[in-house]
Amino acid sequence: MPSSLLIPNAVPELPLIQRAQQHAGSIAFQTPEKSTTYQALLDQSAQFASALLQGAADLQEARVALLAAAGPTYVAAQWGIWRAGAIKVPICLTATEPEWEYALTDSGASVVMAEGTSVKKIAPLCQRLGLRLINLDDVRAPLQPLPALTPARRAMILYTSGTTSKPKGVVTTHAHITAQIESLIQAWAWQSTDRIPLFLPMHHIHGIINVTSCALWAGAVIEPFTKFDQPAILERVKARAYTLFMAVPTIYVKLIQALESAEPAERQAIVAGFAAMRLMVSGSAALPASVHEQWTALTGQKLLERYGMTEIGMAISNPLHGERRPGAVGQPLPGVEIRLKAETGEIITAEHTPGEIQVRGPNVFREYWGKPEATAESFDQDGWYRTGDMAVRETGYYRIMGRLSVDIIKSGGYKLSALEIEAALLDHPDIAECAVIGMPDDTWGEAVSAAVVTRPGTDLTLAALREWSKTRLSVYKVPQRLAVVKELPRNAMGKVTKPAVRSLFNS
Ligand code: MCA
Ligand code: AMP
Repeated sequence: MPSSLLIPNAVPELPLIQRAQQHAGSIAFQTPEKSTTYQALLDQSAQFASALLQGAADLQEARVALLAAAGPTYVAAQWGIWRAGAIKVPICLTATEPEWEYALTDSGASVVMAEGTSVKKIAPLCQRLGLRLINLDDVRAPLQPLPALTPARRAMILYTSGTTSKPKGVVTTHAHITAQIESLIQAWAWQSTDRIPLFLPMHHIHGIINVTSCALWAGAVIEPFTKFDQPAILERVKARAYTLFMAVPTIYVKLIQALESAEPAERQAIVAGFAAMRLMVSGSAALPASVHEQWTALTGQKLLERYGMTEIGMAISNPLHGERRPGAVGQPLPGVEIRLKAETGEIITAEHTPGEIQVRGPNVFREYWGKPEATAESFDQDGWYRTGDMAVRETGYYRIMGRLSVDIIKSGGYKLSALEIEAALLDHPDIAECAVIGMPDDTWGEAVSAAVVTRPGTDLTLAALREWSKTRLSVYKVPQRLAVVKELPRNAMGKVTKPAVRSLFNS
């Protein structure tokens, strides 16, 4: 008898759980080694929820950090955290210990759930901070009744880098998550017959909502990979395993390189696999029109580009049916309101006039965790969220023009804070001053580039700086370019002029 039948849950379940119950007998995850049904996920999530509750009635929004790779255990843990009434705080598998410590202490997490080799890696930190550590590979708890939850309950805190030196925790409720999922299910017509590979990190919306949660809402099948394992994924593409594919622009650049260097027969087989898919999506960073066009020329597929953000989920998308315009992100998604606001405060109605994108709707987050002032500052009047991204509207389609802040960098789809990287680099014994910017890069979109003034008698190289930085920063934040200079360009007030820093890398 499935364990979930032992303790009938009298209370109404969360929408995602109800959806999973409707698909109980279907396969949710498929790997070469095993298939996992929706029922198995539900059973395991009830186990995890019971292990978290330890006899308590409701965890009342306690924060539970999750450190696991994409796959069934991750999802069962996510659902278990939610079914116990707690808030899930996914943390990056490859982050450094100081970064983990920041997320755990800022969110006030009391429990960490980890799997595989991550258990050993995070155990000393949990011990130092006095946190309970649950090994997801070894959970046996007597099943117990689960709490009744309303959609207004906080569900998730996602750490996002921005215009402050430390990341902020973006809080969403179950209602926000449901709205984000339902909008995409409708716009991209997710179906139970869909099959999608999952190779994106599981501490960001792209992997958590767009791929995993939408697929599981629809009753589709997910094939998980612990990272972007290009050869393994291309084997499955060749086998025509997928109907859907979602990735960041850097991945499409890498796939174009792979296709161009493949033997003709191999290339033909891979191209046939891509051409057979019903939809391929790009997002998280600007997709250059040239990459869009190259992809169509190679595979016949027209990529659907969409625009989103941790604070709002997805907001603007090219259409499933209709023109997918290279260089544009499309039109507002179902349920999402968009407006452009000029610096003068005027709401822009004319086309071809740039303004800041502002977003309103049931998808928009609730608050930055523990930061009421930052939350208030990020909203305009009447609940409009200020994205800090500039756009224009051209014959009904939005086109992103850039960002208001020079301190935000997008590398391979990850949003990074120049200020956070500068603060870390200033701890380097050879560095006296530094300025970090994003330089345009064909593969990464932007490459983290550090201009530094070194201390006398030192001889800093990029290789040495990268090695040192990797002990303090996640690898995607580590500078890819270095310019050692005598002084940094500054304005009359003594402030570094970031646009002028660019020229230090152009020569
Ligand atoms: C890996 N490296 C990077 C990055 N990723 N360096 C800079 N920026 C990066 N993003 C480093 C590696 O550590 C390695 O360093 C070297 O580059 C080559 O690694 P490689 O194996 O080729 O890279 P990879 O492991 O294939 O990773 C590339 C990737 C990955 C698959 C594009 O960066 C990725 O998964 N990006 C997606 C991030 C994402 O999901 N963002 C969504 C957040 P070394 O040689 O020194 O060891 S945004 C979001 O959720 C919003 C809502 C939205 O709109 O979607
Ligand atoms: P994150 O906070 O990591 O979710 O990153 C959100 C940011 O990614 C947005 O504010 C945009 O600057 C950028 N972004 C996402 N999708 C696109 C896109 N299709 N084109 C350009 N920028 C994008």
